[in-house]
Amino acid sequence: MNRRHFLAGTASAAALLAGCASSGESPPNTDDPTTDDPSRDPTTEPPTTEPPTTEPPTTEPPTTEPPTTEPPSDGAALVNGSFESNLEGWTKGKDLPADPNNPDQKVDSEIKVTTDRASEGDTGLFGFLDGSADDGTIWVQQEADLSEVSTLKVDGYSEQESFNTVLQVATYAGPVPEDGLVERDFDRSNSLWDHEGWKTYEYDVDHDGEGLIAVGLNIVWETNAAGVLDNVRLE
Ligand SMILES: [Ca+2]
Repeated sequence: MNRRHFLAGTASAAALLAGCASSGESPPNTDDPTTDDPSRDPTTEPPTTEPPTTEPPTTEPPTTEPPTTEPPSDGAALVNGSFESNLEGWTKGKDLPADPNNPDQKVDSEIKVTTDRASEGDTGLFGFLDGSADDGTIWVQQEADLSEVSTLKVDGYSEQESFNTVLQVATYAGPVPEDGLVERDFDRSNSLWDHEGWKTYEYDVDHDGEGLIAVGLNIVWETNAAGVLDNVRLE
């Protein structure tokens, strides 16, 4: 009885020893594959360092926006050229003859803004002249930089078209006269009554640098006459 138990005991012990031995043999076979990978990785990494160098160019586009602020510098900007702010920026002027019926006085005239008519906005420049002496000029003027200016434009309104030259558009664009403007300084080549309604008159501007702009009316007929001007601009 005692010997069987011993053999049984040694058999089970041998089985345990055999189990331990078999489980300890397998680990060495898994080491080989892992040693190949480390040698491949270093050669494949360099290409990944190039992409970052292409990012900086994306910061340049914003520098193309400033040029949009340059257009306003073209030509000279007249102050209140459309008379929407009363006569702000303008100074009244007149060169009138003596009134034949009252030699001690000049002929009657008036120049002011009006909301009765306008070619642009709500307000225009109204002018009235008593033509008793067949003569007389009234205007508004303002100084402006004419360096980049080649054209003076002004809109004129006439109630009727007439073959007779009664009222003329009077304009000036040139150097600032030391003694101020007089009738003969003005371009009076256009009759305001050469049409009915609104019309744009254009004049060449040859002067460069600081100068004077003036627009108004000149009467050459023995009658009373009125007209409206608006939207004076320099181009
Ligand atoms: Ca106007």
